[in-house]
Amino acid sequence: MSHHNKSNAPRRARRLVLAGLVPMLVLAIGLGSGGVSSASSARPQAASNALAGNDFVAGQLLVRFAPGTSTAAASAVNAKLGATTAKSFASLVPNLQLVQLKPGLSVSQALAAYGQQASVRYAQPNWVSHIDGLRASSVTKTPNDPRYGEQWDWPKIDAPSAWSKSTGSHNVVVTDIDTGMDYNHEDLAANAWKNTAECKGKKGVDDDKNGYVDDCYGIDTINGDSDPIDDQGHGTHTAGTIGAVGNNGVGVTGMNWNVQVMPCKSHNSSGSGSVSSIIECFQYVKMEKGKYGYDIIATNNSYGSCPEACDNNPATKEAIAALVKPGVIMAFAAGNAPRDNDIRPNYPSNYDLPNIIGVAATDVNDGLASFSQWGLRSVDVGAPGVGVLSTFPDDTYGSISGTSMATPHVAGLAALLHAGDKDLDWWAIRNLILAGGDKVSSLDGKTVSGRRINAAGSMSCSGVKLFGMLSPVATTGSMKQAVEALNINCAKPAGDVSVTINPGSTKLALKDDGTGSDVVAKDGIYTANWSPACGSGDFKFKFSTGKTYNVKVAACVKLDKKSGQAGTSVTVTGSGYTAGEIVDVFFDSKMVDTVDANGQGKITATVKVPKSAGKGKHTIMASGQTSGISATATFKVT
Ligand SMILES: [Ca+2]
Ligand SMILES: [Ca+2]
Ligand SMILES: [Ca+2]
Ligand SMILES: [Ca+2]
Repeated sequence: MSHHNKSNAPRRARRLVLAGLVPMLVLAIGLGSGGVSSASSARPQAASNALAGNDFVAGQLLVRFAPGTSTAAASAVNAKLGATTAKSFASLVPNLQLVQLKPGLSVSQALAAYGQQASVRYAQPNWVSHIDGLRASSVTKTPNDPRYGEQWDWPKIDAPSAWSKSTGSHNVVVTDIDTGMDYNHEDLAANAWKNTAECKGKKGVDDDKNGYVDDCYGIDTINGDSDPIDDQGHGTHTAGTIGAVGNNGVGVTGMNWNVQVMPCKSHNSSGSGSVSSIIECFQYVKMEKGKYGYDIIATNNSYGSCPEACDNNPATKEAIAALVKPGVIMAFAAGNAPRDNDIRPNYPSNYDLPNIIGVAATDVNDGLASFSQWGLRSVDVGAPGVGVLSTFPDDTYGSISGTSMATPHVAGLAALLHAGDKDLDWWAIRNLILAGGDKVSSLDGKTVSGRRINAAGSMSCSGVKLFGMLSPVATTGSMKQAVEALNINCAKPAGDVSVTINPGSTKLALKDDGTGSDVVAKDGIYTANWSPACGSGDFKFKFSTGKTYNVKVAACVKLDKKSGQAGTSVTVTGSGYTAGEIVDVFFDSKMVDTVDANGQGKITATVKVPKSAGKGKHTIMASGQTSGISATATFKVT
């Protein structure tokens, strides 16, 4: 058990230092072997590469002189370069000292100058250790659960270090929308949510008058009763990752040693749910949080695509949007059919809403799991999802894999951060989950953050900037739409951004002001509106942060006439949809027709202009259920 925190906790900090040291050590070796001229030409470049993206103390270097260099000789080198010895570490590492540089000499210039001295073994910046570094100080807390040693996920995400600050709170609730939960499990029962009015109430009576009779442990929306016991196993496993009881000498531990997991059974014994079974859970969450005061900070949603949740549909999207205001974070699985969700969206994780965190799965080596879906703009972060040990029904335990297993790590982390600091806004928790993770190469270019979650990193995040475009994803349609980007510094918004779109040199200023399509003010998601024309093709988005993204405008709709009277018919033709997909047609916000795209992704629909439509401009929109792409045309009622 303890070898986990010994080997893992300090690793991140060590890697940081090594990343800075390696190029210079190579140079020092070149120098020592006499290759001065070739080494010196490479040196300044290598030094500046090593400095990129890391913080160091201005005006200082750590210099280690070669063995046998006398104190006087070292001082002479310092004097020649206008530097002085600020501190000697000779009793720890021979010939190592901190030098104070002369004013005006940059650290990279000084690295180059010291590197040319024959008596210098190495010189390196005096790297700043962030609060991150607390992880390196090995302040950790590990639980006594007998199978904790088999849980690779917790040391991987530096949970023991986070647990030294908070192990969760029994007042915090996470709703697990899944196949139910074995709330009698030896390692879950103490953390199972209890609706006391019903647990202590009268059998057969809706004691708290919330519309559900005897909903002591939660509800079952797929079978239509108030018993969310798990008849499948999946939900008991995700629940254990969120909150198997920690440090109780039994079984495993969850991200939260103390928490309340509220199961909402939306999926049946074969793992299938419906839009309505899911939405009913969302409604229950909103009611129990808003009306009954349970502190539900997050939901776990380890499902997606048909038949579990099906494709793009307005009901699911609006139901999730309804949980923005109550401040409920929704962790959604990115899916287990390895593909790019930016190109072929996975719903619900792809809905463009600020309370959704889309989660990919990583393995013990921080590789992207072979089954995991990804998406530079549509999947936010990675979390352990291969061979995850957790609880199974009837007091058993087991290891399984899936983005379903990754997602509860994120929902659980939201609860742990909330327990650790009740003053954090929900969006600040979202931002900390994203910015506090560890950069891993397998997620670079495949997720918004490029990071695998790190519990301690989120808890002590300091000075981490993160930028990522969120929408449009790879392909979109011709209509007025939001251009959105996340721009944060740990929990906080990092300031306005702009984007230049080519061809056309369109410049947009993205604002985080909560107006128009910007859903939440000052949450770190910045938004502007963009209206690409029909069939306008490929665009390059270059942001003021320096990042570039490609957007293809594929879908387009046209009308056989641009104006007419209420009650008349309009023929809508569209193209650019996915072959064979179902396309919903709307007149303003009213769905008026549903058609199938043909093998070329083209549609034809006849829309009857509602008799109630007032004079003036209206919007006709066709929205693909599989592609998620919408395109619009304007119709004027005369
Ligand atoms: Ca009730
Ligand atoms: Ca009752
Ligand atoms: Ca336990
Ligand atoms: Ca915003």
